[in-house]
Amino acid sequence: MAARLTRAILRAPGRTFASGLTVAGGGAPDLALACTQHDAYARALEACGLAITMLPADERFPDGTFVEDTAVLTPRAAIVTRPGAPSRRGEVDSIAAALRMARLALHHIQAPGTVDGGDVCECDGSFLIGVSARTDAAGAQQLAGLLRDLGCQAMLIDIRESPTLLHLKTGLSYLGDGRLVVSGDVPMSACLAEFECIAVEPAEAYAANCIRVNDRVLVAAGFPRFEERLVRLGLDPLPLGMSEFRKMDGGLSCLSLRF
Ligand code: CIR
Repeated sequence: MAARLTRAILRAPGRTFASGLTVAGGGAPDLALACTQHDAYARALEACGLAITMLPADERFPDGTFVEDTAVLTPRAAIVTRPGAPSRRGEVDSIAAALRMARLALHHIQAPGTVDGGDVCECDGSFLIGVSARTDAAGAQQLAGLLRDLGCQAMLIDIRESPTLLHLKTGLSYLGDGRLVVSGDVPMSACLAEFECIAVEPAEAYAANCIRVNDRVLVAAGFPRFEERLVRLGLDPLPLGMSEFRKMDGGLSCLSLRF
């Protein structure tokens, strides 16, 4: 049984948001709508019982609103990452300061390894780590070692042959109770065998990035079949507009660090 989440760190999108990295090809995001969607996301986390720390936008880092990529949290400590995209490396400094303020013990991924938090899926104290274009093998091994030292299990999944997945969690999420949501883009891996895998159909693949937050599951709006599936599983989906973050290759999990 997972401990209840009580806090989240977010960062508002800045004026330079549209200059961030993207391959989605969905066109330029509308900053005003992105801010409205971000605000609704923060309110949804509050409705789930979380206290929000909202960091100010930092115009030097267009992708800085995707805070998930900058740290991996365990019940005992936080591991500050070294993001794979050079343009994102400086994002970690203010996140480390916020995590320190939250009194979490900090560890750091050391160069030359790289890790993006989007490649790391926590499943009740065990961690699945994607080796991707952003998280290299050295970074993944380093992270796995740090997690094992902290008493957690860690398993690696190579997604480098899955070009539609920016990160592991682009196509995979943990719902609790031994259940994973998995899109067809995630390669079959022995470490998924111990989970009940809930398949997301190809037309709704974006919905595979969802987040269980205490009694609710935050889901991207516009994927009715996936929402129905969650309801049939006895879960309580909370749909949120994500159109502007999707244009920048982001999903629901990317927008917060939850602990
Ligand atoms: C990037 O390419 O780094 C950002 N535009 C999107 C990051 C999304 N983060 C995530 O999935 N964890």
